[in-house]
Amino acid sequence: MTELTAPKSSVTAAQFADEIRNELKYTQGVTPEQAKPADVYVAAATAVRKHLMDSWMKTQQDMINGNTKAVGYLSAEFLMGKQLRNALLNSGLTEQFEAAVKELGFDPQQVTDAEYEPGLGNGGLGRLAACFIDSLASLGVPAFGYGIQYRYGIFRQEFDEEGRQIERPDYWLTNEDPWGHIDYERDQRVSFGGEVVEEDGKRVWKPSWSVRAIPVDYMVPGYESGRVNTLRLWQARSYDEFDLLTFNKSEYLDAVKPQVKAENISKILYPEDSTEVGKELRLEQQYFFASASIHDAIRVFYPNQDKPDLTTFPDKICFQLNDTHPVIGIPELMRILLDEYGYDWDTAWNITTKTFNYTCHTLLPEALEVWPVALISKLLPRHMEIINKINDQFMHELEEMTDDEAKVERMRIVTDGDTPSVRMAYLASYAGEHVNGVAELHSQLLKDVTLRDFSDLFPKKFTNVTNGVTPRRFMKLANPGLSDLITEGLGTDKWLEDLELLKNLEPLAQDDEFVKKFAQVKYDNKIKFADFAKREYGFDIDSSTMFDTMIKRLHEYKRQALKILEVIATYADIKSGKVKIEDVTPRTVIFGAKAAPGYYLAKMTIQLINNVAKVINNDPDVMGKLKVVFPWNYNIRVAQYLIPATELDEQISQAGKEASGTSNMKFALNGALTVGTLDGANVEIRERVGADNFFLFGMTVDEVEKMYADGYDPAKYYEADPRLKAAIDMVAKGTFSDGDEDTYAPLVSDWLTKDWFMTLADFTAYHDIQSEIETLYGDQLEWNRKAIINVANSGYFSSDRSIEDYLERVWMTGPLK
Ligand code: T68
Repeated sequence: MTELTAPKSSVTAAQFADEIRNELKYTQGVTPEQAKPADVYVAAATAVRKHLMDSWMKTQQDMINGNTKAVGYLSAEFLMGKQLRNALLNSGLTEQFEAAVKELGFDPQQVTDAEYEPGLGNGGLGRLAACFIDSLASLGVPAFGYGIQYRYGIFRQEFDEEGRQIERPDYWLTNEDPWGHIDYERDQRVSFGGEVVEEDGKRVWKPSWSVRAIPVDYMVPGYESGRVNTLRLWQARSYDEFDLLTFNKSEYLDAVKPQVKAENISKILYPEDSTEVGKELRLEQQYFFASASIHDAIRVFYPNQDKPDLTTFPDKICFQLNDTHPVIGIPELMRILLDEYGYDWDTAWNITTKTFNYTCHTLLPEALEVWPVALISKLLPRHMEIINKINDQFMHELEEMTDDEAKVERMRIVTDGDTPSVRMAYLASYAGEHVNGVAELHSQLLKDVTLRDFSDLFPKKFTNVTNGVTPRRFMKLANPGLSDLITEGLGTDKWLEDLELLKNLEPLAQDDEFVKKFAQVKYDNKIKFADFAKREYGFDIDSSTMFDTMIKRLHEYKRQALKILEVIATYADIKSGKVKIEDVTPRTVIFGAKAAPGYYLAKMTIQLINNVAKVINNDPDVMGKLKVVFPWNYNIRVAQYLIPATELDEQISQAGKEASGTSNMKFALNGALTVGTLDGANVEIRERVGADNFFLFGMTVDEVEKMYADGYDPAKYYEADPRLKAAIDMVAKGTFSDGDEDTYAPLVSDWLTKDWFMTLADFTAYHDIQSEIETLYGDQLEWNRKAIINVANSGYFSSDRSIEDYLERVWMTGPLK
């Protein structure tokens, strides 16, 4: 086995150009003259992959032979973003690539643009998984990411003439995927259905159908670590290609039915929908990847062993459950140990409870997964027996621990009632060795509210690991201008591996020359985004206006409505002359958001934003002062342009609802100032950057709770604030619907009678803080000083730090020796 690849590759540009030519010829069968940018992209990707191959193989060998416990990150979503630039960076080939591609007569930008972004995630949770596997590899920790290779990722969003969201299928595999390596020899059988029978005093599962899980391996190169880990995504295939007997009777559709049923399992990513309950296919997906991954780990760590000693399993690997989606893995490992390897219950339980840890990513009770017993029994009858036994054991333990019968009843994993169900978060909290939330406030609320009974009885299980983001993608790749300036300011580029070094930038916030350079970088990024928005969307954006951005899934709790109501109120102020046009700080308000396809009010909010944009952007009275743009199909690529260009970041969720947020971290690291509530990781960002450098507004968690308890009446706030009233009235009276009063009636009625997330109650405070923001923005030197202070104090929010916290508090392992 060769040595690990040197971080800075010694390959020259000319050599790399030859490698690309070779791939064009021997992989694609085209000459450089015939090649299109997409061919060059595939050739370059294939060449980079070969550069990583030795390190990848060595990392796998060291993992199997070594004695460092590995991490299996089980996640239904990995939102990776484009791979080529990242792979080039981490293999030290960026410069060679640029030069080689030019030598071949191509534009590097066109070549990298040819890569189609895989959208195998919904939002924060999936992107976090991608940042974490980047950091695991960069820290040299042996790890697998385990998930599903969906054929269709998150839908492609379009807007129709009326501004409504249209969902289009995202068939990301239409073109070649040079990164995924299909490994047919390492497949796994995953079975479903059937019944459990008694044989020789043992419970034996006789499933009625099976699918073939085929791994597709993606390399995960670490930055400057020489390590390359694996992201293993499972593809579902049928064992029976098709039923020839049926086919001969020319019943074609029937003949391919089993194949369709099997392949459906990895067909499509579920668009997150907190209101929607259990779907059979979703449980099939969850079991499919959990089962295949656990079997795979046994195969990897006990190669060619018929009777492995699985009591050592927890020393080989621990599994992190990324939310409840893979929690069915817990009864699956129990089943494997009991039924496939013949361990007794206590031994199996002992192994299982040392293997799993659980991360919760929500505070919304409706987002905690619950599966009907009837469904699990139908799909996974043996697992249901095991879950029942776990529940019985748990109830007995609880009765020993407490006399509080109501509490014991509350904690049931399997509920009774009309629709007996399994609470996956409770199963994970009982069987998992550790349970964590994703920001300090969130972890505290899990202990105090959501999982309070569990934390009372098992306080040691609970811990916090605040989220983080990878500085490689979200600073170095997305913001080369700022990265160079930081390197210049610090005199080293080591900050990309040790982000706390950013702290040393703080004195430079007082150096006017540095501040001006920083302002220039921001301005250049604004122009870059404006060019991109023109090219891709046809928007005309004035780069001298303030870029005010809100990017995240469209959800009521995140309160895009608060932002758009403030925009409308400002518009009304200008129209009525209440505010003089020359006093308005020119702004471009930028939204990026997808709504779950079945989420009615969220989709209506998208429609409203689009139509507010239409009216305002075409009104000569506000021209040049206020503009709203909503680039459709927000994704990682758009984020990489937009975040570096943003000056004001909106993190305005109702306190106590956003578990953490991660774009808030990306923005602070890229020199935006945040306007935000005391929610999620905002709290920690503000603590670090300082209260003077963060625009805080709105109710606290306690105030929100008190208001719920006292009875909340949104209409009171509507009556009390004339600006708010004017804004809502405009929506109600059809200003943004060609005079039609029905279009937004459901939204208006919700605001005035329900407003569960208290948008109206926080409106006045939100407006007041906007005035402060404008005053500061008027003093560009001061604004940019504060932005630099944000960058300097956000090093803590590196996902490297998050992973170090997991290693210490949850996984109890470290880098490969
Ligand atoms: C997010 N959750 C949190 N869920 O909302 C965010 N849900 O505060 C946090 O920063 C982030 O997780 C990382 O911890 C999600 O993104 C989902 O995407 C999701 C998907 C399917 C089902 C439920």
